[in-house]
Amino acid sequence: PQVIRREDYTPPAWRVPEIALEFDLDPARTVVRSRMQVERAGPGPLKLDHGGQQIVSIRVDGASAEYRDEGGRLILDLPRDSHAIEIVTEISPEANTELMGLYASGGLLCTQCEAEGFRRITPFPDRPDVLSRYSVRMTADRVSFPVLLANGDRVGGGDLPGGRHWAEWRDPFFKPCYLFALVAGDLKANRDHFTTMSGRKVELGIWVREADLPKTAHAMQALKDAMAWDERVYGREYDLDVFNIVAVSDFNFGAMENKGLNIFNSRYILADPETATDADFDAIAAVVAHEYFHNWSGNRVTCRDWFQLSLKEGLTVFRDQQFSADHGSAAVERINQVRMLRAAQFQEDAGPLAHPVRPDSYIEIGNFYTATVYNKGAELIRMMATMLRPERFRRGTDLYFERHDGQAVTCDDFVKAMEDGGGIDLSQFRLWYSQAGTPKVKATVRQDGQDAIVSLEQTVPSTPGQSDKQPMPIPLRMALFGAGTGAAEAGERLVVLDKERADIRFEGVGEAPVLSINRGFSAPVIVESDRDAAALALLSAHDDDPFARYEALQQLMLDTLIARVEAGAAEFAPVVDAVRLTLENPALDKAFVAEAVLPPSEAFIGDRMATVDPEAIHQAREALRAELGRLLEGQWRAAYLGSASNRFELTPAAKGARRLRSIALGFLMAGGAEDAPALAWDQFQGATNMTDRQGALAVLANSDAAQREDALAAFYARHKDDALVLDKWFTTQALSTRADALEQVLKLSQHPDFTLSNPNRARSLVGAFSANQRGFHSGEGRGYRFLADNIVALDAINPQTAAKFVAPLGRWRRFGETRGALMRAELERIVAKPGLSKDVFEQASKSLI
Ligand code: BAL
Ligand code: ZN
Repeated sequence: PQVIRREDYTPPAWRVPEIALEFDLDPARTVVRSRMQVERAGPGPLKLDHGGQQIVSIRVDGASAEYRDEGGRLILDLPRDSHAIEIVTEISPEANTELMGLYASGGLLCTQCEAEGFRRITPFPDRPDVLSRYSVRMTADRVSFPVLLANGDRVGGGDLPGGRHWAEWRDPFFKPCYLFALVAGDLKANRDHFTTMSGRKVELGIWVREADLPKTAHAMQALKDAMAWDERVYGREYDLDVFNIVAVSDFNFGAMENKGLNIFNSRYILADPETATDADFDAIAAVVAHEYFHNWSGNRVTCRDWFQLSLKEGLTVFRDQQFSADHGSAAVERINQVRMLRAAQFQEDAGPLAHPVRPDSYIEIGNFYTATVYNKGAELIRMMATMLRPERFRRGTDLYFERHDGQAVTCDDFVKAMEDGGGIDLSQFRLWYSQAGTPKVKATVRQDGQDAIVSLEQTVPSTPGQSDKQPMPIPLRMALFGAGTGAAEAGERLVVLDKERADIRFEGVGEAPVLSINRGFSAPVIVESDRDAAALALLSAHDDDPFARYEALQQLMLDTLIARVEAGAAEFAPVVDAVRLTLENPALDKAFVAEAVLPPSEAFIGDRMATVDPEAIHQAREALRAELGRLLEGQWRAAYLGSASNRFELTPAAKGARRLRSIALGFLMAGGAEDAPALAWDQFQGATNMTDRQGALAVLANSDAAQREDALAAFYARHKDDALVLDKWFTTQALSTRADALEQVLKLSQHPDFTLSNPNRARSLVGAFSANQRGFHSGEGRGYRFLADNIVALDAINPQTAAKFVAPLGRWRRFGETRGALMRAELERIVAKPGLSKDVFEQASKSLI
C-alpha cells in the first residue's frame, strides 16, 4: 500500500467554495446528488476522492463529462478557472459495516466522515484544507425517519407524496468535509437552551431513542457547563443558533465534533445512577466538553493536513482536561490523566508503533488517532502553558484563534502564535512535535555546604526511524523537603532542562534535602532518581503537591514490587507504613486516598522491567495487596464503613467515598478477611447505583468466593437488555485477575450476546482482555491466537476498529523469547491473510519490525 508523507504536501489545485447535497435516503439504496462550485487555485486537474460507490452520472457545466479513475480518485481535466460540477451516486448504508461514511445503526441513518469517510458518500477532494459552505436537502420515509438533521440551521421542510418528507439545512460556516454530518431516524430530543456571552440564544438538543430520554440530563448539563466554561476561560463563544447532539450505538470513535451536529457513541451520552458508574458520568462530561470545544479548536481553526491532527486533538484534550479539573478534584483528575498517559502513550512510545506527535508518514490515517497524537499532544500544550503561565498562555491562544479563524493550519502555526502572543522562544520546543520516544530524566541531589545541588541528565530513546535524538526542553517543577522533618526547604521552582545535563543550585538548605520533582507531572517524561524508600515515604507523607505525593507512594510501591519480582523478596513494611499514614491522614480527601493507595498496575510494573514476567508480577502484586489487606484490616474496615452513603450524589466527595469503599472492599478480600465475600455480596445486592454494584462485582469476579457465579448471573439477568451495561459484564470478566480469565474469555466469545459488529461490544471483550496482562499472556499463546483470530474476523467487517487491536501483539520484544515467538507468529499469520485491509496491514507489519 501507498505511504503518504508529510513532506509531500501540496496545496489543493481546486477550491470548492459551495456544495449543495441532496440525499434520497433509504437504508438499502440512497441516491446522493452533489452540486459543487469549483474554482481553480493552481495548476492541475480536479481530483475527487471516492469510495468505490456506484457512479450514476458526472456533469460539468450541465454536460456529461470525461473523467478517469486513478487509484481511488476521479480525475477531471477542466479547461476554465471555474465550473459547476454535478455528480449523482448510489450507496447502501445498511451494507456499510465499516461505519465510515453514511451507515445504518439501530434503525437510524448517520454519518462518520473523519478522517476520510466523506469520499464514501460522494466524490470530493477529501482533504481538510478544502473548505466549503454546505447546504443539505434530505428526503426520507416519514414514519421510519421522522427526524432529519444536518449541520447548521434548518431552513425548510415539508411532506411529500408516497409517505415521504424532506428537510433542508444550511451551514453558514466554511468547513472541511470531515465535519459534514447528517442523521435520519425516529429520535426524540431533550431540549434546552444556552444564552451566550453576547446574549444570543442557542437551542440545544440531545437526540436519542425515546426510552433513553431520561438518561440525557447529565450530558445536557455538561454541554451547558462547557459552553459557559469556554467563554470564561478562553473567551470562545458559540456561533450558530442550534447545537445538536445525537447518540448512536454503533460508533468507531467516542464521539465526533461535526459542526453544530455532534454524533456520539451512546456510551458517552446515556447515564443514570442505575446503569452508569461515576467514571462513566465523568467520561460523559469530558467527552461532551471535548467535542463542544472542538467548535473553536478544530472547526473554526482546522488542520491543513492529517499530519497536523494533534493541532486540534492535543489542544482539545488539554482543554477538556482543564475543564474536568475545574469541575471535580483537580488532583484526582491529574492522577487519572497520567495513569492513562502511562498505560497507553508510554507503551506506544516504547514500541514498534512509536511516532512523533506530528507524524511524518502513514499508510492509513485512521491508525494515527493515537494516545501520542491525543494525550502526549495535550501534554505538549500543557508544557507550553506551564512555561508561559496562565495570562501569557491566554494571550497566545487569543492570537491563535484570531489569526487563523477560518483557516486550515499546522502545529507550527499554533507554536508560532504561542511565541508571538506569549512572548517566548519555542524554537527548541518544536522538537517535542518531531521527536518520538519518552525522554528519561535522571535526577540526583547532594548537599554542598548550605546549598543543595540537583543534577539532571536527560536521554531520549531511539524509536523506529529516529535513532539520533537531540535534547528537548523539559519543564520540571521541583522543590526540596528536609529529610528529617519533612519541612519545605525550598519553595517550588520551574526548571527547564534544555541540555543533556544541568546542575541546579538551591541556596540556603538547612537539612539533608529530599527532591520532589516533576510535580504535577509537569513534563511527560520518566524520572529516575536515587531516592530510597525513606525519602519516598517522607514525600508521600509531606509533599504539598498532591500529584507528587501520589507519585512518591507509587514509586515506593513500584520499587518494592520490582525488587520482589527480581530478587524474590522485598520488605513490604515501608509500603504498609506509608499506606497506613495515608489512610489515617484526616487532611486528605477520600478521592485522593483511594487513588494513592492503589498499587501500580501489572502492566505499569512490567513497563519498568527489562523482560516482563506477567505471572511473577501478578504474584508479587497480589502478595503486596494481601499484606496490606491483612495488616491494615482495621483501617480498610474503617474506610469501608466510613464511606457508606445513603443518598446518590455526583459531588467529588460522594464519588470519592464510593471509590474508596470499593477499593477498601478489594483490600479486605485480598487480605482474606473472613466476612469479605459476604460484605461484597451485600454491597452487590444492596447497591442503589452502578458504581457500588460494579465495584462489588469486580471484587467478586477477581475472587474464588462462593458468591462469584451468583453475582455474575444476577448482573446479567438484571442488565441483559441494556447493551452499555452488558458491555461492563463482559469487561469485568475479561479483566479478571483470576488464573482462568483466558478460559472464561474464550467461553464468553461464544456467548449469544457477543458480536464483533458492534465496536463497543468488541472492545468490551477482545480489547479489554488484551489489556489483562496476566490473562492475555497465559495459556501458551492461546490468548495471542484468540486476539489474532478476532482481528482477522473483525477486519472483514470494520478494519478501523480491528486495527486498534493489533498493538498488544506488537509488544513481543518485551515478553521473553518463548512468548515473543508466539506473538510474532500471530502477527505473521495476520499479515499473510489475503485481502487484509491497509489499516490492519500497517499496524501488523510495522509491529513485526
Ligand atoms: N475528531 C474525532 C473524535 C474526537 O477526537 O473528538
Ligand atoms: Zn477530539
